[in-house]
Amino acid sequence: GGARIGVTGLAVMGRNLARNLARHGHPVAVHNRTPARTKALVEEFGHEGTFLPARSPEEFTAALERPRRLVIMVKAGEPTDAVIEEFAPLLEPGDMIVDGGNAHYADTRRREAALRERGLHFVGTGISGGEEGALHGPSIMPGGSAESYAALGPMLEDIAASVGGTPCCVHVGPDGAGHFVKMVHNGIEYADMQLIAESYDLLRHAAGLSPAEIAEVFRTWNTGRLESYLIEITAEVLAHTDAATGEPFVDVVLDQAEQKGTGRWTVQTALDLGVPVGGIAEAVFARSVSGHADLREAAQGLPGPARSAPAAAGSGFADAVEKALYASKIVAYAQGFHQIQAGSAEYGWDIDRGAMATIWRGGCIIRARFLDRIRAAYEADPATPTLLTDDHFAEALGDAQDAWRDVAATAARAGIPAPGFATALAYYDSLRTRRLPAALTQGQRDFFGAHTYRRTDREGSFHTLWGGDRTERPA
Ligand code: NBP
Repeated sequence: GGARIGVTGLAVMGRNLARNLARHGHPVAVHNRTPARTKALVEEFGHEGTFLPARSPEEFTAALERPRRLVIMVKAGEPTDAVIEEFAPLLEPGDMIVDGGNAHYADTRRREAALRERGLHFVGTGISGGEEGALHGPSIMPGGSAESYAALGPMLEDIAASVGGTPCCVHVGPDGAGHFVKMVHNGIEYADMQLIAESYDLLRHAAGLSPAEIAEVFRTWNTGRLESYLIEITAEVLAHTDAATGEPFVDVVLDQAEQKGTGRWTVQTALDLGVPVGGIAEAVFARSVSGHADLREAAQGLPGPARSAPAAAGSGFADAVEKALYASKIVAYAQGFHQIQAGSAEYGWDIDRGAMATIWRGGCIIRARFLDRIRAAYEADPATPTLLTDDHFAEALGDAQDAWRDVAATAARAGIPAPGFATALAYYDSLRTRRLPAALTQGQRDFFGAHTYRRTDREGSFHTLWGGDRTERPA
C-alpha cells in the first residue's frame, strides 16, 4: 500500500476531505459504497494530488500503509456501524479508524471500547466547517488514544485551518471527547445564531430598520469585537434580494427553522450532567416553536403589543443591541464551556478548555475574534469555574448593564420574543445574586415530600414536621 491515509464515504464531506489531504501531498486511498462517486472524484480532481481509487473494501485496505489510517465519512448512525463492521475484519492490531461524521459521543465511546478489544484504535473526530471547511481547512477535534494522535495528528494539523500559524486541531482527549466537544460547539452555534436572530428582529421591529439597513449594522459590528463568520454571513443574507419578487430574501423564506439534532443532543446531555445551558436550550426551543405552525396559527388573535417600539428608534438603540448581544454571547459561551468542563470531569477526559477556544478560532462555524478572548481567559486562569469572572468579560458585562436590560425590557414591552437575551440575563443575575428563592423551593419540597433541607447556619440535613407541631428534626 502506498497511501498514507484513506477516506471511505465520498459524499460532499469525504470528497472534500480527501482532496484537502491530496492537495497537501498526502497520497490518499479513496472508496465509496457506490463506486460512481469514487470514479467521479478521480476524474474531476485527480490532478490535485495522488488518489488511489479502490472499488472494494479489500482493495481499499490493501492500498494503505501500515499501520493503516482509515477515515470514515458516511452518514452518522447505523451507516457508521455498518461501515465499521465491514472494514474492521480487514484490519490488523494497531490500525486506526477515524470517524469524521457527526456521531453522538456515546456511540463513539461504545465503538471505541469495542474496537479497542480487537486491538484497533477508534478515533471519533469532530469536524466543523461544512463542505468549504473540509476542502480549505476545517476545525478538527479528534478524540481517541494519545498513541493514535501521535500517528494521525501531523496529517490532521496539516489539513486543518490555521490561525496565526497555530493549527485548528488538537487532541481533545480519550474515546468520545472529540465528538463531545464538537457537539457542544454545535450547541453554542445554535445559541449564537439565536442571539443574532433576536438582534435582527429587534432592529427590524423595535427600531424600524430595513433588512438592508440592518445588513449595514452587522457589517459595522463585524469590524469590532463581534467580528465573526456568523455576523459576516448574517450581513450577506440580510443584504440579499430575492430575484423572483424583488423583496428582501429574508421576507420570502418560510420562518420555520429546522435542525439536524446536535443542538438537541447538547441540551439532552446538559440535562444529564446537570449543567444549566439556557442559551442553547432556548435556541433549540426557539427553532421548535417556529416549526409549530398549528400552535402559532391558533395564537394569532391573542392580545398584546404589535411588535413595535417607536421609542426605541433612536440611533443609540443599535449600540445597545450590540452590547446586549455581546453580553448574552459571553453568557452562552460560558455555559457551553461549563458543559465541556462537566463532561470532561464525568468521563475523565481532562479537556483543556483554552485549547478548544484556540482550535475554534478558524475553520468552524463559530470562528470569531471573541475566541481569542476565551483562550486568554483560560490562559490567565485554567481552572476558572466560569468565564464570566474573567477580567475582560466581567468588564464587558459591567459596561453592558444598562443596554442589556433596556434591550430585554424593550423586547418584552414591544412583544418581540427574545428568549436568548432574557435567559442570558436571568442566568447572569442568578449567579451574582447572594440569595436565590431556591430556599423557598427547598421548603416546599420538604413540606410535600419530606425531602429535607440544609441550613445556612448549621451543618446537616433537616426536616420540619409540617403536618404536626412544625418542630425541626435532624434528618
Ligand atoms: P451524508 O451524511 O449525506 O452521507 C452520505 C455518504 O454515506 C455516502 O458516501 C453514502 O454512500 C454513505 N453511506 C450511507 Br448514507 N449508508 C452507507 C452504508 N450503509 N454503507 C456505506 N456507506 C454508506 O454525507 P456528508 O454530508 O458528506 O456527511 C458525512 C458525515 O459528515 C456525516 O456524518 C455528517 O453528519 C458529517 N458532517 C457533515 C457536514 C456538512 O456540512 N455536510 C459538516 C460536518 C460534519 P453512497 O454514495 O453509496 O450512498
